[in-house]
Amino acid sequence: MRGGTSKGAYFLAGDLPAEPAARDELLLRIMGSPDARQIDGLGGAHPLTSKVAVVSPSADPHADVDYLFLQVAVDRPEVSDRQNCGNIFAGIGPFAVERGLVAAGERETVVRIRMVNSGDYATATFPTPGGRVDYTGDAEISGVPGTAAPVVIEFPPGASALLPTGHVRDEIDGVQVTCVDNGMPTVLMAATALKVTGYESPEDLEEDTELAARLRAIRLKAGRLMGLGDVSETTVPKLTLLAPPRHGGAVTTRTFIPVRCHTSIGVLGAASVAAGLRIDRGVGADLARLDPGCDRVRIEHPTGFLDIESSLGTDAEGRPSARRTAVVRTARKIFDGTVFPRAAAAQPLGGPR
Ligand code: NQM
Repeated sequence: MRGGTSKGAYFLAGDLPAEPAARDELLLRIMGSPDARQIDGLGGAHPLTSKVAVVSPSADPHADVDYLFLQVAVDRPEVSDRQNCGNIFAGIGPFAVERGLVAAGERETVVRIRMVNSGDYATATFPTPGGRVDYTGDAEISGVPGTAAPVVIEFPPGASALLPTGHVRDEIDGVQVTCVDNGMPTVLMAATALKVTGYESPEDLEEDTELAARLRAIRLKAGRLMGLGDVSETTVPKLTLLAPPRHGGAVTTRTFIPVRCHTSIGVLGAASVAAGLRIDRGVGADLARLDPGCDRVRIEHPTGFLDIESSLGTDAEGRPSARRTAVVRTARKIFDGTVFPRAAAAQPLGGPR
């Protein structure tokens, strides 16, 4: 399914091995990893198209289904459950109806989803005229050609601290950063602090080896400050370079996930950016143009913009905390069938070939 601006393989948990190592080994074979082209599997040779959702009925009284997100690395034999994915989330409700995990409403269906990676909850509302998922509609998702039916996603405040380092700003390698987690641990920085404008194309930014080295060093230190430990092998935190908006939005972004530069922006990544912009004295506060009376934040990215509703409050200790986050995405069923995984390797993956 396409979920927002990403694409992934959606599975019923019962169709995969329950044991994580066996499941991950199978998923590598299904997606065609490790291989930069993923030529022998379903993966699309980019982190945004090498994603997996595992869905099951939920035993949690607050949820209808459980959604486990797995990032399958493209050119390394790795599957990670360390991050969540709001784009792939957009397909979970429709998938749950298609697979009979949730009964469809006559006009629309609301599915309560527990995000297993974080333990947080969210709801997805989408049209089901006559009790069937209708993927057609007029919602646009910039970064994807055409239009589709809206999937309205509401994220109540999650369990993690909005400012995981405990500070509004930290300085890492001489660069002012604001580390924020409103669903996706993200390090915000002014693009100019890294000697780029923030308006470059993802390709140009990816070719800048000096920038890559600085970002890697900052990310490793930020990971420790954010309580994530050694993040050298994980996909979080993400890094977002900020610049003033150019197209009437609140801010321009270039997001590293964490090595490749996102062609747009992740949903939870955008939720973290939007919340970060509202934090007084944060690195985004000087750059962003926010409408103080309005929850909607338009985040510009390399292929358009993402509108997200975000409001903050304060917690019992007076620290900023997320109050509400909502976004409209779309999803589409592309293919439904049986996948034939590559045969298991005689040698362990990553070993001599
Ligand atoms: O932040 C890419 C994507 C994502 C994540 C990434 C996402 C999110 O666009 O919620 O959707 O940051 O790895 O699929």
